[in-house]
Amino acid sequence: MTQQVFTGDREYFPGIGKIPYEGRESDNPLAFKFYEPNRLVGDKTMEQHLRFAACYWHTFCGKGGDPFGEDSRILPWDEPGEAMAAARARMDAAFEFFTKLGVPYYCFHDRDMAPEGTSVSDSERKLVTMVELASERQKETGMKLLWGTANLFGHPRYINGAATNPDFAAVTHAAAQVKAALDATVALGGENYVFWGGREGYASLLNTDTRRELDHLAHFLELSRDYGRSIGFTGTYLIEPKPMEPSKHQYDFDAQTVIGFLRHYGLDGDFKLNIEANHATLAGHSFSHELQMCTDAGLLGSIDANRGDPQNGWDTDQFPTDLYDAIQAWLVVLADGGLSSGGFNFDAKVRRESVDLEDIFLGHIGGMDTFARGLEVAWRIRERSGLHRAKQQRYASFDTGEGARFEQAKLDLVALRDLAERHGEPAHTSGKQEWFENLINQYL
Ligand code: XLS
Ligand code: NI
Ligand code: NI
Repeated sequence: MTQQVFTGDREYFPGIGKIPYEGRESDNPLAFKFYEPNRLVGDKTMEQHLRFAACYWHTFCGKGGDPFGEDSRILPWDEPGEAMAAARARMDAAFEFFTKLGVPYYCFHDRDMAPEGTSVSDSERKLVTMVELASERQKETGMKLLWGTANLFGHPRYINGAATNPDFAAVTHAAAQVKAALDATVALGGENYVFWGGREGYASLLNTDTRRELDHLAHFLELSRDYGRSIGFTGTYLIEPKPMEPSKHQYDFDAQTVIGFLRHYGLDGDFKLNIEANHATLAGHSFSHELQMCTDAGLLGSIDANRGDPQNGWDTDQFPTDLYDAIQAWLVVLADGGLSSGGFNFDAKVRRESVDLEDIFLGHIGGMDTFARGLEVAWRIRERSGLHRAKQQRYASFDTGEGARFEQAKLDLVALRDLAERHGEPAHTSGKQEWFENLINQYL
């Protein structure tokens, strides 16, 4: 008996069934080589560790256009005609894809799911209609919502920002959108709600009052949090840092900037961070650095899994295939006890040149295999290698004696000075970076 894998009237990916796990010896490009949902890694299955999500925007709305060229991909669910009919077709295609791929979660922006209306209330109605359909589809397929968000960057009313717009009228529209997107997220049982501030930044300091804009942003987030809680949202609010693009300078530049902002405005009890790999590299950091800054602060929420291109200075949003990067990310996440209510969302798109519909399956399969394999390798490194102990050993001088008293804040600067004189020059100790790096390769 074949499993029913689409819920609408039409099958959008004929010839592609449920993606099976076939192991690394398989030559079938439409099969997982490493992601085996029920395989135990430690005390949890791969599915429970990874909590994969597919995104609505790149995969079902993106058609391969770039600033120099027209759309390159024909999406069979994107037939010309009435916008709500197109939205329904897109949703059918999306749920067929999610089910065939076997991801348990998805993520969406309000405008991915339903078109903008002619007024605030018309936009709200359209979104509610689509959310009702999504809710049915979730019941039929078992799909769950990892997070919802509002697109506060696409419409021209946000050219000068959304919550940080110098015009109060634009701020009220941003609020209307966030309110409706929170309603939608709650109706769909979303586990998180994301704020990505694409236009929350500036192009020129000469015309910008940054202090006022930051105060407005914090207040906007407070109001959004309070509204969400008032309608029963118990999940986590997430801020997604990105240094630039589309703004020249974005306020949520990187993890440490956002952590400082959340603490300054007292928002760190409700908000955590959604770390995107390509945004990390745009900020001049590594993916694992950004994750580490979050876990140090106890504020890692979720992950947008993708990668950039070292030769391109923008958000290319490619599917992640770099195993070394995935292992290092997992080492940080596992040390933090795993992702609790977060997941790995593929905020990634196939290339403009990848015009076959099956390419979107191939991209996701590759990304899922990369993080599944990364998980297994990182788990082995933690269980069997001396990495953790060797790292701790570098700090052994703080474990006992005067070093421990320093950590307990029992020594003043003069006492430190006297110890320096008594001890003489510190030993010349190797950082052993090569040893650490070789160890990762050994467990690959
Ligand atoms: C854009 C961001 C965006 C967020 C959701 O660069 O990654 O897609 O994830 O608004
Ligand atoms: Ni991005
Ligand atoms: Ni993202």
